[in-house]
Amino acid sequence: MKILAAQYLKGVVNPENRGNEDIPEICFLGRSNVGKSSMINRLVMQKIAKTSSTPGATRVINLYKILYEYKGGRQSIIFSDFPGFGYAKVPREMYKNWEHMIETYVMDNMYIRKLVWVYDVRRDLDDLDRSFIDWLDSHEMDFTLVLTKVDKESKSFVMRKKKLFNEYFSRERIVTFSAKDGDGRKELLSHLISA
Ligand SMILES: Nc1nc2c(ncn2[C@@H]2O[C@H](COP(=O)(O)OP(=O)(O)OP(=O)(O)O)[C@@H](O)[C@H]2O)c(=O)[nH]1
Ligand SMILES: [Mg+2]
Repeated sequence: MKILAAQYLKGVVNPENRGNEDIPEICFLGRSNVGKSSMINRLVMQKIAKTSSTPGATRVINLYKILYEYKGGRQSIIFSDFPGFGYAKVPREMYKNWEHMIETYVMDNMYIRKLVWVYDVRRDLDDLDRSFIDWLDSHEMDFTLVLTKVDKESKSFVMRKKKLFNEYFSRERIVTFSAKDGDGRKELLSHLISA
């Protein structure tokens, strides 16, 4: 598995703007500032997605087209970088707007192959996360949970957290990751691309 090229396609708010590119898509979703854009950059080893230490940097769904080599052939995939939810003391209304945007985008998009739920390993599930889980459940959507920023914690903390989440999400795949040092990159890439 080798990334050959990665390029920004466009920013969209609904699936009609996506165009008919007949390419499978992987969506990166999660709380604001959790490291979704940084994850995409690390995966493709290129700074294509805009990152920021100010939460709420990503306002639209940004699409990136990735060309890669797999089993001797060349293939393409789209990584979509979603605006984060739940930054600062955002009123619940904002979550509703966000939910509406992802709902329309995700529901009407037949190219989506996988949802990646990006989660800060240091956090514990709160009400907003539970609303998100309910939303995923109600639409019977499978996801891969990526516990990120693992460089900020000890190995034993990360292992404990992974075990805990494994008990909670027994059906879902859980991967640990660090955009800073590349931990988990190979595992995540091959999981996303081979599926
Ligand atoms: N140490 C460390 N910092 C990280 C990691 N991933 C992201 N960051 C930092 O976290 C901040 C937010 O990263 P982004 O990638 O912009 O987060 P985002 O989820 O795209 O944020 P929004 O678009 O605002 O929702 C930046 O300051 C990153 O440098 C990581 O794995 N380790
Ligand atoms: Mg972002």
